[in-house]
Parts: sequence; C-alpha cells; structure tokens
Amino acid sequence: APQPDHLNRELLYGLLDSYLKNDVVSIQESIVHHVEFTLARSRYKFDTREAYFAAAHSLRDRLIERWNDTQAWIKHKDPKRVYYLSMEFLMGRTFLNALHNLGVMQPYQHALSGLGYDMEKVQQAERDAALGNGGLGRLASCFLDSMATLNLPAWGYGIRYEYGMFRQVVSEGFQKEQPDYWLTFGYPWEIQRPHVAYPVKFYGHVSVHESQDGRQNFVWNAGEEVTAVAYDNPIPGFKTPSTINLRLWAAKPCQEFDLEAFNTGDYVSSIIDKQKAETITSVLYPDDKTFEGKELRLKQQHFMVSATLQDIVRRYKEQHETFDAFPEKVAMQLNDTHPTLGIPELMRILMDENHLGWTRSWEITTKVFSFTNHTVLPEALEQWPVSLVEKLLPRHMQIIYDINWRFVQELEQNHGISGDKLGSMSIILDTEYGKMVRMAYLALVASHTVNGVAAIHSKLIKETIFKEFHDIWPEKFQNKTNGVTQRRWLAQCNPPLNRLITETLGTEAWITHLDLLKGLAAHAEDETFQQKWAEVKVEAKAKLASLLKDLTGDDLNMDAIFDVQVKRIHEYKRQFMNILSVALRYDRIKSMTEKEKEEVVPRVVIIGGKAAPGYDMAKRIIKLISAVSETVNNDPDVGDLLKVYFVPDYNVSLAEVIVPGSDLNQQISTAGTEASGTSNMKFAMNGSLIIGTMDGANVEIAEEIGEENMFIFGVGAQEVPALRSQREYLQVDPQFQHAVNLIQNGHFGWADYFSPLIESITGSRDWYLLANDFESYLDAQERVDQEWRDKASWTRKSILSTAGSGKFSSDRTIHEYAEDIWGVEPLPPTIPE
Ligand code: Z16
Repeated sequence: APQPDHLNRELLYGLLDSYLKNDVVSIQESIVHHVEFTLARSRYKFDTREAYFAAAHSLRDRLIERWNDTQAWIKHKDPKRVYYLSMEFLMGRTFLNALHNLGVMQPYQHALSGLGYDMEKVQQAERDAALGNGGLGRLASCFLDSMATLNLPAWGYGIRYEYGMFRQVVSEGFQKEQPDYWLTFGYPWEIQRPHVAYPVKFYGHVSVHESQDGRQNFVWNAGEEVTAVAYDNPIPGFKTPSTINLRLWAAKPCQEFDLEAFNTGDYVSSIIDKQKAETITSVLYPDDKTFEGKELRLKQQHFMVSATLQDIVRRYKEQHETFDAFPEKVAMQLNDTHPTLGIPELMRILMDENHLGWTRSWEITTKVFSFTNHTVLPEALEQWPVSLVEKLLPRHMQIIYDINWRFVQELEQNHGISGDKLGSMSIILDTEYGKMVRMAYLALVASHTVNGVAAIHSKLIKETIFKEFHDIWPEKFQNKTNGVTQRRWLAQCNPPLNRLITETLGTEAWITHLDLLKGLAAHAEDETFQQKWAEVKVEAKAKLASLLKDLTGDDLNMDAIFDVQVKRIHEYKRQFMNILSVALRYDRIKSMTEKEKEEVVPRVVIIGGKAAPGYDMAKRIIKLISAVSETVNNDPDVGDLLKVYFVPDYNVSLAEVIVPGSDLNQQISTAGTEASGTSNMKFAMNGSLIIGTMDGANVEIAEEIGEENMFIFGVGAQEVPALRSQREYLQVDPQFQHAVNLIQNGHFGWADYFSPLIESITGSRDWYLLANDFESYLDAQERVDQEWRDKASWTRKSILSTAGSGKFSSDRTIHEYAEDIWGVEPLPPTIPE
C-alpha cells in the first residue's frame, strides 16, 4: 500500500485523543453528527429508526477503536490464534449487547432521552441478524461473546447471507415462509473491507506438470472464479477492551476473469452472466437436520473455507517465512462437518501452491483442525456424491481419495482391519446411487480431536455413529458440554433479575464468573427473598404477556403457569406429545363441574418454532397446535384455565422476552436424540423449571440443580433401542389412545390432514416413542400442577435452578476448548507502544 511521504505521529495521536468520550454530551454530539453526516438527515428532524441508526454508528465508532487496538496488539504479540469456522452465526440484535459490554448503557440512555428518544423503542428498530437455523448457529454466537470476554486471540469466519433465516408467517394455522432480506436499510455493525478479497475457484480440470526436481505438480485450471469480499463485525468482550472479529464473506463477480467473453462482442450478456457469482452467498439453507445435497450448498461451503484459508495463510505468512510454526500459531474449529472442505483445501494450498509435499502437508493439516459433532440423527449427516465433488472441485476430490487411500492402508497395516469393516470405515461409501463422500469421516480422520456437545451425547457418538473410529483412536474423543452467554441470556434480557442477583450476591462478578450464582442457594428458603424473586418473575411474565397481547389481543391470566416450548419443530423434539397432553387437559376440563374447575391449576401453553420448508410432518404439527389453540382459546367452558398459543416467527429477539417470562419449559426429546439443547440452559438461568427427559444437557443440568428441582420423566437413552424394536407389541396407555382419538375424530377439525401425524405415532411407526413415554409425561405434568399449588416451594426450586446453572456459561465451555483442544491462551489487552 502507498505510504504517506511523512508520518506526523504526534499530530496523529493527538487528533483522536479526545474524540470517543463517553459522557452524555459527547455521545449526543456523536449521535447528531451521524444523523447529519452518515444518514444525511437533519438534526432537527429524525425518526426513531434514524435515531437507532445514528446511535448504532456512534457506538460502532467506539467498537472500531477497540477492534483496531485489539488487532494491533494481537499482531504485535503473535500468539497462537483460534479460528471458529461456521456456516451459521445466529447473532440476533447487537445494539443492547454492545452498550452493555462496553459499559455505556447509562450514558447512551441519558443521551437518547435527552434528545427525546426512548431507549426501549430505539432498540426495537434493530432487525435480527439471523444467519443461522437454531442451536448450532446460536452456539457459535455465544462462543464469540465468550472468546472476546476471555481475551482470546480468536476470530469467527462465516458467510454474509443476504437472506437470513426465513420469516415465519402462520396463516390459518399453516406456515408460510417469507424472505428475510435483512440488509434493506443497511447494517451498521459491519465494516466492508473491499481490499480484503480473494479469488475462489470452481469446476474445471486438473493438469499435472513435471517439475525440474522430478516432482509432480498439480495445477487446477478452474472453469469459474468468483471473488470473496470480507465484511468485518466487531465482537466486544464484556468489561474488557478486547474486541474480536467475525469475518463474513460475500461473493462478488470477479473482475479479471474470462476477458475473452468480453471480447467476443456479447458485452451485456457477459456482465449479466458474471452477476450470477453473487448468488453463492444469497441465501441461508433453512434445513436444520436434513441433509440436502444441493450443488449451491456445496459451493457455499467451499466458498467459505477457501476464502477463510487464504486469509489465514496470508496472515500467517506476513509474520513467518516457513510453515514450520503453522501448527503452533493456528487452530481451526470446524462447527459440524459444514466446513470440512477446509481440510482438502489446506492440503491443496500447502502442496500445490507452497510445494510442501504430502507428508509435511498432512502433518500440518492434522495438527490444526478439530471438529465438533452436533447430532447423531443419521438424516443430518452430510454425504456428498463423489460425482458432484469431482465436477465442482476436481483437485479436492483427488486429495480426498488420497487421504482415504492412506487411511485405509493404515487401517490394514496398523490395526489389522479388513473386509466389510474396512468398507464401513472408508471415507468413500459405495451406494446403489453411486459413490458418496462421508464428510464426518473425513473430518474425523484429519482432525486431532472430535467432540460432542454434552456428556451423554459425547458418550453416544463413541458407541454409535463413530464406534469403529473410537476403537482405533480413543484419545481423539472429547466432551465439551455446551454453554450460553449469561451476558445476553441473563444480564441483558432480564434486568430485574440481574439487579436482584447483584444485590443479593453483593457483586456483579457473576456476569463473568457464573459459578458465583451458587451463592443464591443460601437464600432459597428465605421468605422475603422468595417474595422478591417471585416479584421479579411477575415483571418478566408481564413483558411476555404484553408481547402476546400485541400478537393476539388476549389478556393472559397472570396466575397461570406460563408453560413454554420454543425450538425448531422436529418429530424428535416431540412438540406433538406436548400438544397431545394439552388436548387431554382440555378434554378433562370440559368434563368438569364448576366446583371441580376451582381446583384446576391454570396454564398458558406457549409453543413456537420454525419448520424446515420441506419438512411436511413438522408443518402438520404446526397446524395441529394452531387447531388445538383455536378450539381451546374460544371455548367459554375453559375460560382462562387453559390457553394455547403458537408464537409465529420464533427468533433470538423473541427468545429474549419469552425465556425470562416462563415458569416452566419443556425439554422433552426422546432420550438419546437431542445432542445438548441450549435453551434448557437459558431457561434454567432465568429460574424457569424444566419438565424433561434425561437427554442432552438435561442430564448435567439435573446433576447441578438436583433432579428433585426438575420434573424428569421418560425412559433413558439406554432403554431406547430395545423399546424401539418392540414398538408394535407395546401396551398403549389408554390416556394416549384417548388423546389420539380426539384428534382423529375431528375434535379440532382437519382430521384428514392430521392422519399422517397419527400414523407416525402408531404401533411400529412410533420411532420417537411417544406412546411409550406418554404416561410418565402426564405424571410429570401432574407433579408440575401440584408444585404450583405450593408457591413457596415452586419459588425455592426456581431460585435453585438459577443457582445451579453456573456450569452452563459458554465462558466455561470456551475455557475448556482453549485448554484441551486449541492450546490458545488469553492475551489481555494493553495499549501497544
Ligand atoms: C443444530 O442446530 C443442531 C444440530 C445439528 O446437527 C444441526 C443444527 Cl442446525 C443443534 C442440536 O440439535 C442441539 O441439541 C445442540 O444444542 C446445538 O446444535 C448446539 O450444539
């Protein structure tokens, strides 16, 4: 880059010295400055949305200052860095989080109110950045917050989709998907870096050249090339100046490529052709657990890892002459198998572009990658047709074959494996439709570590999907129980509870040391404390009630249990079982005398979540919930003893209201199917009691909080395989049959439309064992009602839930990754010389 003739350091340091002050007047100045000069509006006339954008830009200035200092400091110290590679980051809103982490909430509030704007409304003007499906994407975002807060030299890498997770509209009970073009008014939290751009190649063919020393040199002559442009998103830590980076790539047409087409005379259609490049980063695939073998998706994956690896290698080379130190300077975490193509891509870069040779390249590659698995459901596991990989990425396919060939050799020679077992472990799977690449096996072979996301899940992957690999490489397997950031999921989303906890513990140190919540247990029996705790819950419930009032026009019964199940709609998560029990509860109330009704514990059942657009059963479940809701809510016999709501378009921002406002949350997946779950942790932190199975992180939550403070039911994961094989002979509980009959007989209408649902839980079809667990579920629901009748006891359990949730901070999770997998250390910021 061109340098100025003369750098006046003294002047430069002095100029911005007094710029980013955080007193109220300086903040007002900076907001008004952005109204005039960034938005080009008049300082005398700007609306709430403009106030949001101007305040966001003012905050962004402060983020950029910290980002610059942090990155200069990291570069200066050159420690080992960790890169979190993920196709999804479900960030939600940034404004409140940035205010809170920078510690400037108060002055901004005063600054805005002084200008005539209400902080609450200004915040609401921000749109969610929803570049993810669910748990996996939200986990990546929680991890960024923790990595920044722990001062780790870390970066996230992903894709800047133009359309995020679809907006869910429910009309007449049917889900409709609407595009989420979230960039309409611009996104103030990103910094475009037009100069940080890399070519990404696709298609074409590979040629071999003999080099002078007799070595074979592979050259990939691509058929298509697009440019990846960086967009940086600063991620501030809490109470530390450390501000890390989330670098998202956007596809742009490449300038220099295919000049020939331009010279053949068809200028306009050549340009239109090149526009197609941008479609690579157009849209997030909204399927959370079904593998869809779409070519565009494979393109997205390669696009992301290719740009990322070029960036990482370039950064490394800026400071190092050889690749010797690469594994001491770089760790890369693969968030599921989605970025697994990074493995052959790094091999290609080292071998073909840096001429390192197979042995050294493989040695380096296997030292830098580690991989997280997020599910044991077979339909989610990625398998790409060899024919497709070969066409799109011919050189990568060769490398994958080579990796597999050497792996198979090793199995034969070092482990004495042969025959069918060899085939069952091969990265390449032969099927009747052709050969497939098993991405999880590729990731496993090349990674130094693989981890599951909760203790039970990490145990299961060793026994089931990766059993043969565990037999030969037991030391590769680890557990890293998920966590969530208590900044967003307690401190920010539940201010009254934040205040009560801080006042009770006499410190706000829990915001960075969540274990301190233990200290609340000592107050669990204290009546006046219980009273305060209950008041805080009522406040949060009122916020949720007002959200539902806006949505439905209904006033909720504040004495009711707010009973919540919010998560992606999936058969294994058993929203169907939930709604069956609601149908039964409704039927029971209908048959009661007025006297009997006086004893009923009132409930507000809230269900929310998106169905993958092509997931027919999930869409029928949404319709069923809506149909039950319609009948129940309009039945005068029921009144406010039972209400059922399907909340449309469940997302991060809605969760921030729903989680604090819930009394009870449902985590009722068939044991062995939910890898971890992370909303269970958010609910526990906010004093919501769990009704759930011994699945995912529920198991560890029960260890921390005490099973007696939860409503645990259902069979354990160990019993599931045997029960599945006996499904058709199992005795069906009469209550279950009755609930099914209500739906089948058209009690809620749409009987024909619901018949595939009924079939899916009948006899041998009942894969997720609804019939089997139903009785035990109803029993747990009965215990919930009993508990609610004893207010003091319920509140005590609520306090103990929060008190026992300390383990589930993503700070703890990230600390473990850093120590046990990445080998990276905190680099507390100091002002660079
Ligand atoms: C996802 O969100 C998860 C798994 C997966 O294979 C794909 C997606 Cl998009 C979830 C798990 O279902 C959940 O149990 C876990 O808590 C979460 O990933 C984070 O690990």
